[in-house]
Amino acid sequence: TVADVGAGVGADAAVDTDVVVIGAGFAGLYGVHRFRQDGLSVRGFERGSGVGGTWFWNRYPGARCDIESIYYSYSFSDELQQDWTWTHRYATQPELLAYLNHVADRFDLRRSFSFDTSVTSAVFDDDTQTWVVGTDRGETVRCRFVVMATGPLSTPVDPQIPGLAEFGGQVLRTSDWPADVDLAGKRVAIVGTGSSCIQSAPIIADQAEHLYVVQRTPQFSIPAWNRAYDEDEIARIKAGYPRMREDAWATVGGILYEQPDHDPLTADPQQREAWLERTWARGGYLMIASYPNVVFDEEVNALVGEFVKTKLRARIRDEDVAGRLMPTYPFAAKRLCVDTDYFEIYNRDDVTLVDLRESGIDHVEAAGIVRDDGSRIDLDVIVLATGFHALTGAILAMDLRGRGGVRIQDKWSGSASNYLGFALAGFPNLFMVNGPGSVGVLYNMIPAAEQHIDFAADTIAYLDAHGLASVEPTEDAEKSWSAHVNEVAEQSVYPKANTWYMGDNVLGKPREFLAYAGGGPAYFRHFAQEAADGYPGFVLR
Ligand code: N01
Repeated sequence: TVADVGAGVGADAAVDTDVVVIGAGFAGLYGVHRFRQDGLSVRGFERGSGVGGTWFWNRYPGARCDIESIYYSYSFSDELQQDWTWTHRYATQPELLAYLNHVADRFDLRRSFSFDTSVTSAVFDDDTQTWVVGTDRGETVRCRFVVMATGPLSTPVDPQIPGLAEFGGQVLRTSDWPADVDLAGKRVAIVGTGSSCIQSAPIIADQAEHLYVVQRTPQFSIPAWNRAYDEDEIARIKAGYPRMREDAWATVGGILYEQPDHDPLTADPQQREAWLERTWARGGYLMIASYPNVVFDEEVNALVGEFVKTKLRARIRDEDVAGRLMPTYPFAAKRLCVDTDYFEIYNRDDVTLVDLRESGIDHVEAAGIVRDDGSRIDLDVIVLATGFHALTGAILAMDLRGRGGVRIQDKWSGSASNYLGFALAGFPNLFMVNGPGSVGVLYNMIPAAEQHIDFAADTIAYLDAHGLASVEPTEDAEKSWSAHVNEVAEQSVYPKANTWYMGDNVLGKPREFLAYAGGGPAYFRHFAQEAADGYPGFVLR
């Protein structure tokens, strides 16, 4: 099949399309748009039946983005950001999905995608220097470039609980929530206390007869203080978009925030307290940026962590329950959650905290959960909010083979080594968006995705302009990037908790930090340097 857009710059008669984009989430949609604009032919594949990626699948009650919508949105089109009006500070999943559908319509992106189609293989053909991409529908597409817009948190992990398959009631997953769920009158357990639980539990508690929250590790969570935008605010935001995007881009996390005017370790405690109160009142994920070195200085981390714990305790009436809900690892070492009325659910008679540190789950049987101490919890529904095979899961799920038939599963058996979280030595012309070792999951994912797509498109244009066929990082660049990612992580609190950041939640996954903790500006400088110096970290041929 030849793609429907022009022959494309540098298109070769031997390929079906210039670029294959895998995934129709934020990254893949922009990818198709940008590559088409550059005159390249593009085929997109998406396993869902529509666009949206994360926001297509994660439809659990209460799902919303915990990064403010005015930041968590595309910047590539000023017309788009002027026309689209966000209703709330934090958009709900339906609003985000509507936005992505609007983008797909506006830029006519759907025609480039095959939906309900998973890419199962991508094999580099050394003879022709092209990729052969295979799908679960039996289609084979030959292309020059492959873009993995497959999402860092798109492969759910089911817990290894003996007997789960024997459960007589319904098993639901937050990551694949059916449309017609009625929890009224039901006894429901939710397993896992990450963001997906923390957002859904307050709503499930309202619907169910009784909710059991099954907690293995307590979580830090900051109130969202969500609210509707008013007209004046929207007008101000729209008028200020271009400048705001530029300023946000240059921050460590890709979001604008107020900086403290004092050093937390030498400041007067009252000054510090007032500042933390102010940050708390603003709410949300930015508590991590209350001081610039929160994740790097253990003393600062402890100060902020204690402040937050005091706030959390005050939300829970029963002191014993409050104690069990308090985290026991450094602040933000696990990805911070942002909630609306989460801790308050423990003040209800129809919500019970099940603390697995006291007694674990021995097994599940038809009637419900049986704990190690022999106690039983009878249930109608078990909700799995147990997380994702983060950053590498979607890529490892494919039969991906580079030069000489090297399998990604072998390349990554000890470490997810790559260059800039973006490209892989031995896998020419393949680009990852927000891959392992990128800043993505510690930054604002949308501008991070735009940057990766733009860099990929610019690199393709460079190859074509210079009559070159392929680009891949050098082994050296890859090694030094992986070492740098680890070195920065080692200076932080991140390795001090068991998390998906560290690969801890997947059996047999190597333990290593899977993101770049050095911040956006430092990260993006590496790309700028590569482009300015003629790609010294890459081999072009
Ligand atoms: O998954 P998680 P998530 N028995 O990995 C527990 C993004 N996100 O879907 O901590 C019992 O955070 C596990 O326990 P532990 C965001 O980046 C964003 O909630 O490993 N429990 C943990 O409590 C987020 O970080 C948004 O000890 C088991 C939970 O399951 C990421 O996605 C919303 C278990 C998994 O938590 C993932 O969040 C939602 C077992 N066998 C998600 N196995 C928004 O912005 C696992 N757990 C909206």
